[in-house]
Amino acid sequence: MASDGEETTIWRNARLATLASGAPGLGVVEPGAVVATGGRIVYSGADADAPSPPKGAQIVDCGGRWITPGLIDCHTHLVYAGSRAAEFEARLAGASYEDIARAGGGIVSTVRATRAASEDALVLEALPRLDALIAEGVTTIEIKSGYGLDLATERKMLRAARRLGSERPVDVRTTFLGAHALPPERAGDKAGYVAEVADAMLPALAAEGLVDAVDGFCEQIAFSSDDMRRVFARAKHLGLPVKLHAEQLSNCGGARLAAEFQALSADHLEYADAEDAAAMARAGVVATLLPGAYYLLRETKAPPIDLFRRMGVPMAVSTDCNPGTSPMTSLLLALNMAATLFRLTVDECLIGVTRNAARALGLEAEIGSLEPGKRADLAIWDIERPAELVYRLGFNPLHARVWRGR
Ligand code: DI6
Ligand code: FE
Repeated sequence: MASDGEETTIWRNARLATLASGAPGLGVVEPGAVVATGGRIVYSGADADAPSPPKGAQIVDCGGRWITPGLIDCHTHLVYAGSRAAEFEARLAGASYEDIARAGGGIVSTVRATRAASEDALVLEALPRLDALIAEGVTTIEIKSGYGLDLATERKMLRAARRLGSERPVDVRTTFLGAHALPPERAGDKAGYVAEVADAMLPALAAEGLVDAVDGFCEQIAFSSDDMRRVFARAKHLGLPVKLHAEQLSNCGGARLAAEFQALSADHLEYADAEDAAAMARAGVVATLLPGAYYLLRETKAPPIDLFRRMGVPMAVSTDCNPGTSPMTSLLLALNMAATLFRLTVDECLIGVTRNAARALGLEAEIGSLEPGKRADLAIWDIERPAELVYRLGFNPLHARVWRGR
């Protein structure tokens, strides 16, 4: 089975949640085994039917523990400098978002700190956040730019994100979010800034190989769907997939724009309606749910989960880790919030951080399930049933994590 120089490992005596797309529910197999050679899964199924391991293969007895695919955090703003704890405190004391923005706080304060930080400093500040996610079994993470809002700083953020992937055993996907906010020096010139994002920043960063996908903040307080159309048209021209922060605070036509451009995902979606859900279903756009931001902003309008279910829109769940609206570095906590606040089922939660999160990154052929041919990214859990991953708050039952077979 193994060719020369390719390590084989077999994990046996396990309970598998394979998350295979054809299987019902979580695709449970017990007792199950997973065999990996050269970092790829070559067998996943009943323990009794596992191929006999080649000489020298490593055999791991899982003692009846559960194995899921490595978790995927498909929407984060992990790289940034500074802290917004004082802003949080001011909001608790009654300050509004507008008060804070007028006092030079909000996104702009993170932009200021990020511009002032070196690439090394950005890496160092992001590492503890990344380590917290890795400790919970995350094996792939998406990281956005968007706190630079000028070419040099957006580049620095994306380079820092790429470097995180060489500092730690984790796959990093980078997303260019130049259309996150209007930089202060461009006040009154939104059209000019959008043109710069689409015609200068995006092509330059793409040419440097720093962009895996293109995102924007489509919102009344940020960019319109027409602004985003301009950016998406350039992304399409460059052959890059798109995704969008859509209908988080109001309905602005973002989900429909995402569908029109066959986006990988539309994210947040609290204010999405039936027409949006139908368009997303037709175009195969994943709905990425971000309960951390909903929670921190004390929103009361939840995304239309029933519509997504009924129309067959695939749902993903992510931390949205960012300093302003979701300072969260626990994907397991995001699962509990998705269940408690949005009423997702346990199966929907777990599909949302594996198979559907892979799809939200365009990586469904590579990761997100325990199936032959996929990367051997596994999370091994000390739990009695998968619901424990969703049920508990602030507890991490990860026993071991395997990234690319190791
Ligand atoms: N959606 C959000 O909630 C934030 N960005 C976004 O696109 C806020 C980011 C911040 O306040 O730093
Ligand atoms: Fe976000």
